This record gives sequence, C-alpha cells and structure tokens, in this order.
Amino acid sequence: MKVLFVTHSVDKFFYAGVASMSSFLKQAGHDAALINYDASYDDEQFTREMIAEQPDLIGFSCLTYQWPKIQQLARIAKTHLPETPVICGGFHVSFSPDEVIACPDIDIACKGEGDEAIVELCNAYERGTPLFGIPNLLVKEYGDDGSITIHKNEPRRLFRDMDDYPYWDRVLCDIDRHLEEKASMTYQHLTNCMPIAAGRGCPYRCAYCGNQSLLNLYKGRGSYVRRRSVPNLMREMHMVLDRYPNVQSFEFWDEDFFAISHSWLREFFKAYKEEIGLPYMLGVRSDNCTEQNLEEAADSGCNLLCMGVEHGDEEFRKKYLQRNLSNDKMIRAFKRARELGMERASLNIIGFPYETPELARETLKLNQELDPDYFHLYVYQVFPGCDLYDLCEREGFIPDFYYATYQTPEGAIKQPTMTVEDIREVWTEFEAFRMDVDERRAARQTASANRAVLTLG
Ligand code: B12
Repeated sequence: MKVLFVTHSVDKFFYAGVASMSSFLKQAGHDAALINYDASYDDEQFTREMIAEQPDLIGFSCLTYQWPKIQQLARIAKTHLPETPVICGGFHVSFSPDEVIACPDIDIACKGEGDEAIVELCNAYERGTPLFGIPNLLVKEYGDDGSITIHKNEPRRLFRDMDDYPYWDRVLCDIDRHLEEKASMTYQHLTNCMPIAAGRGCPYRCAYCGNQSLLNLYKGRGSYVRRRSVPNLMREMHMVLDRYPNVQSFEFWDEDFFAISHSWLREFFKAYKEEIGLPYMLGVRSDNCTEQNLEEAADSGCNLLCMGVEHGDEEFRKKYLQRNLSNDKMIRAFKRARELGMERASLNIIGFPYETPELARETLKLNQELDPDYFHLYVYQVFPGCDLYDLCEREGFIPDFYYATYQTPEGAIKQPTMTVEDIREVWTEFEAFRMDVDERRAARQTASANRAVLTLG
C-alpha cells in the first residue's frame, strides 16, 4: 500500500507525526509519500501532484487551525480520486473526532497516535480483512442502500518501549530544505538545526494545553509520557550526522526536557557532551531548572532554553491555567541560565478567559524583569479537549470561527473582560517590548563578536 500524507502549513514544515508514521509503514513493507501544501501551492498544483502519486490511501494530518483547509483538500481528493480512501488524523482529530468523521469526504478518522493504527489499516486493505475493529480508528461502513454506519474504536494501550519505535523518516519530509529555509530563521545561534525528540508527552496538566487532553485520552491505557534510552537517542543522532553532515545544531521537540529521572538526565548530558558536542536547544519548565540541570545542560552544549511563562500573574496562572509555579522560580531560572551563557526564550499568551488588559500587562511586567533573549507572544485560542475549552464553552466564550493561527487576535475568544480591541491594544505594547528585546540581543551579539575578534587579534 502506498500512503500519500498531506499536511498544510503557511511555512515549509517538518511534521514529526507524519515522519514517525512513515517509518512505521516502511518498516511494515508499505510505502509513503508527502505533499506539504505550503504557501507556494495552489489547488491545481496540489491536484496534479496528488494524482501523479497514485496513492492507495490519502492521509491528512490536521491541527485545529488547519481544519478549514484540510476539508477543502479532502473535497479535492474525493473529486479527483473518488475510489481512494481518505483518512484524517492529528491533534484536532484526536479531540474532535465526531466533527471530523462527519465530513463527507473523510472515510476514516484517527483518534490519538497513528503509528500502529495506519499500519494495521494498510495490512487490512492489502489482505482484504475487515477494517472496522482497529483501535484508535473511527471507520465509515457504506451500505449498499446508501446507509453509513460509523464504527468507533477506543485508543489502544501504549505499552511499547520507545526504543522499539523506528526513527523519524526525515527523507520523506525533505529535511534538507527544512534545514536550509526554516531552522536558522528564529534563533540565530542555532544554524542548520535538526529537530529531534527524546520521547513523547509531558506530565503536567496546564489547563490550556493539548497535553492535558492527551493525558486524559490515554488515562488507564499505559504511560503517555515516554522517553527513549540515552544510547538509543545517541544512535539516532549519529545516524542523522552521518546522513546530514551539514547539521550544526539540534532542536529538541520535547515539552519539558528536564521532567525525567535524574539518572536519565545525567547519562544524557555526559553522552551528548562526549559524543555529539554541537549546540542545542531545549524546552523546559522553569521550576525544573535546578542548579545541576542548568549547569550540566550548559556544559554539554545547550545554548538556548525555551521556557513557558504564559502569564505574569501568579494567582491567575495557578487558578485558571493550572500552572503552579512561582514568579521567583522563573526569575531565578532566567537569571542563572544567562550567567551560564545560555540564551533564554520566553513564551507568552494573552487573551485567556477572565483576563483583563491590566492582568495581561502583568505578563509584560514579568518579562521586563526576566529580560529574555527572545520573546514570543500568542493569542489564546481554544483547543477541544482541555479544561479551558470546557470553561469557555460553559461561559459562551467560544467564537464562531476559532481556527485562526494564534499569531493574530482573529481567533480570540469572545468575552467581556478582554475584547478583541483590547487584545490588539495590548499586543501593540508587547510588540514594542519585543523590538526592544531584539535590539538588546543584537547589541549583545555584536559585543560578543567584537570580543572574539579582539581575543583572536
Ligand atoms: C513539537 C511541537 C511543535 C513543533 C513542530 C511540530 C511538528 N510540526 O511536528 C513546533 C515547535 C515547530 C510547533 C509549532 C506549532 N505548534 Co506545536 N506542538 C509540538 C508538541 C509539543 C509535540 C508534537 C509532537 O511532535 N508530537 C509527537 C508526534 C509523533 O505526534 P503528533 O504530531 O501528534 O502525531 C501523531 C498523532 O497526532 C497522529 N497523527 C498526526 N497526523 C496524522 C495523520 C494521519 C493520516 C493519521 C492516521 C494520524 C495522524 O499520529 C501521529 C503519530 O503517532 C505538541 C504537544 C503534543 N504533546 O502533541 C504541540 C502542539 C501540537 N502544537 C500546537 C500548536 C498550536 C502549534 C502552532 C500552531 C503554534 C504557533 N503558535 O505557531 C505551530 C504550528 C506549526 C505546524 N504547522 O505544525 C498545539 C496544537 C493544538 C491543536 N489543537 O491544534 C499543541 C498540541 C500544543 C498545545 N498548545 O496544546 N509545535
């Protein structure tokens, strides 16, 4: 079976989920291809390429903001290749499976991880065995009388050791182009930067984050938070460096890299320093930034820490976001990371339910104290499956169209304490701060380059 994956994004993007499923499929003797419908595409080009691929199954991957376009692309697929089954998976599908399977152009929806489900589906097509009992899948059965029955299966148990997972299929995702075009754009010190992940999942239950939904989905079905062994991870890095010698840095896509046992971290930092030694980036929670973690990370080559601040008011953060960590801890982590020579990126959101412009300005104030090297700002947007979604639904805050891209106020919730106009106003103030941050960083980088020249001279 040949599966044609289709992703949609404004930028050229590498999709971990698709890269993972492609490896599982190839390991099982199937084939995979990918079209990433980015800004350079139009529907005609998509149609041409899709037909040329001659797929046996078309698989759309979908985050919430991508759902409107994915429906259009599924329509195109069914119009031009009516006999080819269409499956849709991804974060949006996991938490709105009924909405997705109701789409007339989608035959199968995948709730949760697709790696094993898509292999079992392809095996079933190939062998002519029934499709309807495969865990994780919602499958339409079309009756001769025009009736449609939807078979809904529960997610499977997560019992496999992550060391048994094949490594991401980077060839499928045209990683060379990703390296050239994308990876060096955001963080200047991470050029030719290769994405990698040490595992999956995050143990925290922040009320706005999709992780909470995943923890709920897999409750009682094995551990959703998983990590590979250090030797297994090192093996992947060596393979990547052999295959892509132009890689100059790594970007870990794990949510809180420090949320793992002490022994795993100690083993990792030591092995990374001895065997790899390239600069790298981690996403971490500031309350896990112990002195030892920070020192060892810096010593092993980490030169950037991304930390979620999300909101500046401690009480608000705890009460509504279920993020129980103090401003003091954040301030200490940001300060110590800089002393150790690491840059720090701060991630922030405005427009939460019950937030006011004054409360949002607390986020700005905290950031002024943190003095980050990079400042990222998003507008809060509801994701089905999280506690804050349910709260917004109860309060009638969900806008008619919530599929915007998080970078603009357009997808903001409708609430009296903070209107879209308020968000625009606060956004402008944050934007001025972001420009300050960029200027200060540029000045620091020039000073450090000058120091390097002086030392050489
Ligand atoms: C790493 C990460 C990123 C990376 C890139 C991810 C990527 N493109 O692969 C970066 C940092 C670049 C990123 C960017 C963004 N991200 Co992000 N990201 C994550 C994170 C932390 C892990 C994702 C991951 O790698 N998971 C592991 C892989 C293996 O799982 P997966 O991608 O979900 O795929 C599996 C299943 O979903 C399913 N599946 C997926 N597609 C398909 C297709 C078919 C046919 C089938 C059968 C199954 C299937 O099977 C896959 C394999 O098991 C998640 C949180 C989380 N725990 O998921 C947020 C998350 C996915 N991101 C999110 C968001 C919102 C974004 C941004 C829009 C943020 C922004 N403001 O710009 C952008 C969008 C970029 C884009 N176009 O992809 C949200 C999505 C919520 C939602 N409901 O849509 C999440 C859940 C975080 C959150 N805020 O709650 N992200």
